[in-house]
Amino acid sequence: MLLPTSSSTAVVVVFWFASVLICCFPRVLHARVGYGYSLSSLKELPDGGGLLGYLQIKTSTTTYGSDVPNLKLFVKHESGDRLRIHITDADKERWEVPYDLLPREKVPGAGTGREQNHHEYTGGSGTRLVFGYTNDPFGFSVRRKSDGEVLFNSSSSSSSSGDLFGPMVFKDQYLEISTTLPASAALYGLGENTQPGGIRIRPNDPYTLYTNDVSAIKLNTDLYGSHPFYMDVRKIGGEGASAHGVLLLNSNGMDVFYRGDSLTYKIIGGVFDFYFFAGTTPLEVVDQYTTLIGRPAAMPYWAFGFHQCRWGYKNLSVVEAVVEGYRQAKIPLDVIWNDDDHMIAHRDFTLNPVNYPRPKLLEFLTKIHALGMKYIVINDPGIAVDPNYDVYRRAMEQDIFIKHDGKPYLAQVWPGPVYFPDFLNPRSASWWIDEIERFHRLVPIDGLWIDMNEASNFCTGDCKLPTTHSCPIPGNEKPWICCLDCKNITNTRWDDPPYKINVSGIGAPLGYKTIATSAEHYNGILEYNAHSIYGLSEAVVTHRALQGLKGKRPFVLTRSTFVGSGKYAAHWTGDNQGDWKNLRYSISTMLNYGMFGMPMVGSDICGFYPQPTEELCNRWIQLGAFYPFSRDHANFHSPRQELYVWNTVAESARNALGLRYKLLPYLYTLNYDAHVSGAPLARPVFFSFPNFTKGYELTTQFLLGESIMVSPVLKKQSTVVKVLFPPGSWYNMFDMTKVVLPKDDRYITLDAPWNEINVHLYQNTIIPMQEGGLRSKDARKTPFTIVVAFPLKAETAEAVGKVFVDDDESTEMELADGKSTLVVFRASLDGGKVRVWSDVKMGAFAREKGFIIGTVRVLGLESTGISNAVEIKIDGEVSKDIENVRFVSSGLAETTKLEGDTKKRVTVVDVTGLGLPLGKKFSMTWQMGVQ
Ligand code: MIG
Repeated sequence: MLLPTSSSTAVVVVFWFASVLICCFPRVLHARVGYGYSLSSLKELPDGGGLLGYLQIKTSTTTYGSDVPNLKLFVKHESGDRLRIHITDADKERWEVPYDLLPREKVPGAGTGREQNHHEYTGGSGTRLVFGYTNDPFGFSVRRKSDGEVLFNSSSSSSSSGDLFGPMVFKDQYLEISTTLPASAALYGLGENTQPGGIRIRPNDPYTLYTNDVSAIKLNTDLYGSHPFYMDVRKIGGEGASAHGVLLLNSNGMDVFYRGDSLTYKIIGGVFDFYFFAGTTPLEVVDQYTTLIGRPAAMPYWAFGFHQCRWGYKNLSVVEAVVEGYRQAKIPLDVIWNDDDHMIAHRDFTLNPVNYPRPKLLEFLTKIHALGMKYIVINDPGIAVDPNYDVYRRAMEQDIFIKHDGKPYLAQVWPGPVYFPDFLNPRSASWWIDEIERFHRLVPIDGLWIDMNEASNFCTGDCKLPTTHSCPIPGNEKPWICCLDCKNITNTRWDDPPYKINVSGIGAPLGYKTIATSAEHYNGILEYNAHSIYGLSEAVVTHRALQGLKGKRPFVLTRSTFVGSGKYAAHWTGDNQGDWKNLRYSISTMLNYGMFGMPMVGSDICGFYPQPTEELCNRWIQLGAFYPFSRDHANFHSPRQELYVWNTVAESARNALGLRYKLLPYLYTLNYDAHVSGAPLARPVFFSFPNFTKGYELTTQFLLGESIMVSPVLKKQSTVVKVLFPPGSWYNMFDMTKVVLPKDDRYITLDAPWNEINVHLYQNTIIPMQEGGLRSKDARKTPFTIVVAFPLKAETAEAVGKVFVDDDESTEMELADGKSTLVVFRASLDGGKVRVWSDVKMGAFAREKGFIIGTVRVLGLESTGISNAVEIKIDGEVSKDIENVRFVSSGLAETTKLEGDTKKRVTVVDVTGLGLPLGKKFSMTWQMGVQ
């Protein structure tokens, strides 16, 4: 939300022009940054230890500094699916993402082995990727064994219009490497970035990766997080589509250029540490990726409830009124949040005794906790510089602040002058954990929201407390304007490196509104290198603190993220705007975060600022109800936008959140899947339908899990929505008698009345639902409905689905006897004979909890009648307890043309009045017939 002041705008505009010149004529300018390397030796280490080789510079240049003369190459199949290629200085240790922050295999220092000169290395029979290389100039390729597809090829390559790209370059502050790509490859990922063109990466869109407090409103700009990971989906020959993933694990700032036929990384430090993931389905890629970087954090059950937040809840009464407003409007609400309004003078870990008197706050929390509701507050990394502030004093005693010229680095954020804790310093961890514990004793919070951790600074450069005025300026209406005395720092190669990435989308200096890049962390680590891992390092420690605190599953929401952040925290997409475009953009960022291994994600519903219209907020809650992380949040400048403020919005909220709360067991099962396999909750359509190429760009709709399609209205004044459905039967989740049968890969126009969103369930799937409620805790206690979706009027069909249950918030989320239960549901249809059954793993937990299946609902059946009684077996024994079982069918057997020939009404068959224990195997059969 912070825009540059006018004087700095002039400076950045100049930078911007310069960077446009560099970025847009690469084919002319790239040519002689370097001349590449030649391979001087390559050995195969014993016992599958990989390859170790050495490279020598061919001819040096001085552009962007001198070349590193000798490089060390290490190649290893770390698993059958994963190939690592690591290239660094052979003579000197270089900065890499710390191994304790992101645990992974070490690179051997040296080694002896057999000479390798086959130009190909398979690493044995169990591997799926092949490393290939050329000696002079050195270049490498990665090929998938099964289909021979070359996934990456760094050898410089030419086309009629000149060189596609130059050879590999490795200087101290400039690394460059490229790959050729087939034009048909569909690329996804690289972030954090608001992509107006949707999820598929478009040729020539700029990608700069460097964490910044730049609002999500800004397009194609380096935003809060850095994720140098992409997924590549290709149709290979006449075969089906195959996906693979590429991570360049590097925390230094970089520009990435995708030109349709090639991709080039230009990085200002670190090493080349590539990981290739063989795929071949998109889900397998995310599985392989999160095996390396860490599985997404398990989220507590309540986190899937609805969240309400606002910057500007001035006092406790306002907060209480909000909770009451939701209750009266009968809109679900699980979590109420405070931004910094509860603090004293915006200081972390404080509680304002006037606006948030502690006894009253505790009373309020006792009340909402009893209902199962939760309370979360914000926390910023900047610690106010004031010897009378205990948090500051303890931090100074521990000496844990980031330093510049030997003194704590002075910055300014909301509290005024601040220092930033260095979360890479082990002493910081114990200090931070202790502060969180102290605060928790003051206010029993249920989670923490860590903001401003890019890190955001209102000032730039080397700053001092001013001598001529006080800072913060008392009563200042614009506390975000820098009030320190600052000088730009340009005299170090860290603050002013030879190659300039396009910082903040305006070619700003690296230290622009953040920590000066010549500042130092623990052990002399330069901010220049560690800048983009600040948010990750804070999330790790915050997660640990919350875990220790309550012995329960932590909930951390972080703004700044890096590779691996998903293991510790959820993410919201930052400051967005209450307009129709931002409603649309939220989908691509959400889907990208799923691929980044951080699937608990959502945008500020109704927009952070300025004011949304009622119509927009209405459509936004319809979409936002299906964000994995669903939270309404706004800036204090905006008028109030809680969901009960407008009647239409309230009605939409009851509808959409009503469905969400019925789907909580499904969402929670997806949470389990994410935690054990990385599978995103919200997924691009190509995840389930990789051969449906028309879906490759699709960003106006998305899937929840494998088979629920969410198709929001994203346009003003529209009561229809155009939806693209892969072939099959799609059942409307709000009225299951409605089905969509797409034809010919064409968009279908569906009605979307003001208070309705289109959500459809795909055939061949079974999903667990419960009865919903106003709080997840209550919804959790209701009977289950198992919904079986067969293809419409199929002769024979099968369907499958599952549910995972545990105690909703213990630290480990795992399948373990007595702690959790996994039930797989299956169904078959054959000549009118319907069979539905379950397989139960670790059933004891669900039995003890008393979870009950009350209804089995079957969609897609041809006739309405039943010719004989339903037979039910529990644990193999015929159940006699079926007096209450009713067989109800609704809808029409005859299909009715509603509009065109795509939407039909179908029979819904409910077997209801059941009392099946979820934790016991059941089977039920019946024969459909004419009534
Ligand atoms: O400089 O805490 O993105 O969600 O409300 C603004 C106040 C600081 C930025 C966050 C926003 C939050 C706001 N914060």
